[in-house]
Amino acid sequence: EGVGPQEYTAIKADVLEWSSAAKAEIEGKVGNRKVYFVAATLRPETMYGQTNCFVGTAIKYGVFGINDKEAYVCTYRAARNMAFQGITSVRGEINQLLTIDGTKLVGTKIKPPFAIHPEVYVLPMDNVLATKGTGVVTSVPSDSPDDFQTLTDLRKKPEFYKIDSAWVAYDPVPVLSTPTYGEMTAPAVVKQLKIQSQKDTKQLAEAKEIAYKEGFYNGIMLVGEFKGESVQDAKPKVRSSMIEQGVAFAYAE
Ligand code: A2H
Repeated sequence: EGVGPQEYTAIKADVLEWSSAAKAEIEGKVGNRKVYFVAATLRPETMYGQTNCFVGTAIKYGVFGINDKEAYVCTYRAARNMAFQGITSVRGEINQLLTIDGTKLVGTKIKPPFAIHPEVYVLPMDNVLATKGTGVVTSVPSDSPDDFQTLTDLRKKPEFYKIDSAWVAYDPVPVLSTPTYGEMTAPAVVKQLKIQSQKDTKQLAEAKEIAYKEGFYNGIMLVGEFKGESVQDAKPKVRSSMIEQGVAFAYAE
């Protein structure tokens, strides 16, 4: 990728109810800690529009004790990076409480920060990379072509993906408006490029580029504290606000 380090916003989504498979593995292993799914994003200003969260089904995750009060669900690789970025109570210490397969996390209900929808589900995505971010991807289908296409695939074939159709009930939420694509940038770009499934990775990479540029340079916020402001102005403000409220932190790699 780029030359310098990538600076992400890591957002913390509280676990409200574990899937039954995850519950069986986690029971008794996290002490009194509150557990969060931690997702790395480059678009903190879009977090109002979260409709679900994605994990990779071939990825191994861990639940890591960060301090006495909190544990995070992410890859080992991300937990290790966090341990050297001042996020854990003891620098360099990785306290892995358990290992769990991505498949078992599917169906867990979480509360994503700043989202208009207060409760969303963890769902499977084919193209989650184990080597990027935390391995947990929060889904904003209004503005991310990958998220929109994956949600569309899941809705078309819930049995194939072994999910409950109630977990994909939310439609994309308008978050920002762009002159070219209106208030649903990702769905419009996916349509324009005639993308059919999350397997169309080449076209999705192109769609991601188009949607990202259009949103960043020409987007205007439709919701939240910075409604009416440009995305460029709102982005660092939403990020700071999330960090101040303790629902996000800086994460680099
Ligand atoms: B972004 P970059 Cl609304 N595997 O967040 C695959 N994708 C991952 C990932 C992983 N392990 N970890 C993070 N990501 C996604 C929001 C968003 C994102 C919007 C629009 C575009 C967009 C909501 N999903 O990304 O390769 C995350 O999705 C397009 C750039 O480091 C993260 O930001 O550039 C982005 O990819 C990081 O990708």
